[in-house]
Amino acid sequence: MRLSRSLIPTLKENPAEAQIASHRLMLRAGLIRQQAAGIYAWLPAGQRVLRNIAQIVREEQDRAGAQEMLMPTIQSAELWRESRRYDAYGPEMLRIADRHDRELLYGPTNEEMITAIMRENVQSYRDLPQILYHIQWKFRDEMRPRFGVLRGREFLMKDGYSFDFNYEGAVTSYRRMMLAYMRTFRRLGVRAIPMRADTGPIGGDLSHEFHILASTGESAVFYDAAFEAIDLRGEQVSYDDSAELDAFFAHMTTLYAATDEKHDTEAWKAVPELRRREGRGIEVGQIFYFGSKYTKAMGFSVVGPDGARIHPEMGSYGIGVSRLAGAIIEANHDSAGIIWPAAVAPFRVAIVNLRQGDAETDALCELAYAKIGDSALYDDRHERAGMKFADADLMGHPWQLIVGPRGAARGRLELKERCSNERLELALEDALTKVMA
Ligand code: 5CA
Repeated sequence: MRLSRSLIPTLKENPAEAQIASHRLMLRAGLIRQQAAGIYAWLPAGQRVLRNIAQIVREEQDRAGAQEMLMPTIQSAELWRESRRYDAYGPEMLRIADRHDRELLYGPTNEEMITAIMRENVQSYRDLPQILYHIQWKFRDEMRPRFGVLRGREFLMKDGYSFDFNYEGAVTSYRRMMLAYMRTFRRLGVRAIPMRADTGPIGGDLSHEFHILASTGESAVFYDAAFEAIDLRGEQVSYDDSAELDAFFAHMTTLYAATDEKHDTEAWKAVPELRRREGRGIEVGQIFYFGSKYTKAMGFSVVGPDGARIHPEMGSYGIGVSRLAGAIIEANHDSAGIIWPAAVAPFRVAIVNLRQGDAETDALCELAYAKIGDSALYDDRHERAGMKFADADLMGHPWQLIVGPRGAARGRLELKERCSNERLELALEDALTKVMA
């Protein structure tokens, strides 16, 4: 993209309404603009981040055997009366009436809808297990939307749902999703710890929240320091080997880690004092096992192996895709701006032209831009070098290719790595090899 022709409106000043770093930086780097309380437009660079996050989430879900689908944002109130959650959900639910006065709502989650779809289309235990997911906008009329996309009212979520015909199967689905989540967060460049958690309005009796540690997090968390050292990610574990999966799950859940709602002061005393850590976390995902809560309430049963009907066992699995954009920045920034992990960066590299209009400088920049293509943001504005440097740091591209007249005359440029601040003078070909590695 050529910056001179892009809608990437960077801001020099800190916006007054933003209280925390990620909100400030998302506004200043031109990623988002607020349209109403807790409702944001994602500008072109922001949309690239969201798309990159969603794509990693999608690849890891697919790899775990989950099937992608797409359910609507608007749901009927009738569906939610079946599970008795229509009244129970309270003022967080955005209720809408259509022109015929039919009651609709903007979906805050999709347990009811997916259960109704399965009820109409699955009759036998032989059709199970299945895990289905979609990546879709949700609406929750939060009392206090704040911190930008971290607590919005409209937000993008990956929500998945598993259906098994017995308890053992449901537990395996839950463990598979935990593994998929650890792999997803690792690829996104963040460390997330699974914590025992309350189930809230989703219900059920087993749940884990995944937290990124950050001092600005909304939840108080208690965890064993061993989590900071061990390899959480299970790269070697196979989804189809139940012994490996069980060992992975045991590894993830024997060390103490809990949010304040589930904090257990006895169990906490059993953790050696030097390893007790209290901090704050940003919840980027949550998984639930709730058995036949919805399948019973909504009358979904299948014919079991012995001919008797059984209510399938369910779990649900959420990842806050739009929240992750903010959470990743919370965990990766400095005083100059964002430091994007390469996998989610809107652009892999900025090409910084220090003397727009100088023939040799322009030519070298154009050549670099042609070679890198869409993953480069070419700063071809007629602006001072100081401003271009500041904007590149603010936007947080992993690499900057800095091209000025003196170097260009010798076919050389400077390559700067954002995270280490390391600079090297190189020929274009060598710089490209490093950037593309
Ligand atoms: N149905 C289940 C799982 S599919 C569910 O809705 N779970 S949840 O309520 O825990 O939401 C899943 C994830 O969405 C959360 O972990 C969080 O990362 C994200 N999320 C929830 N509320 C918001 C919000 N107001 N703004 C941004 N992200 C949110």
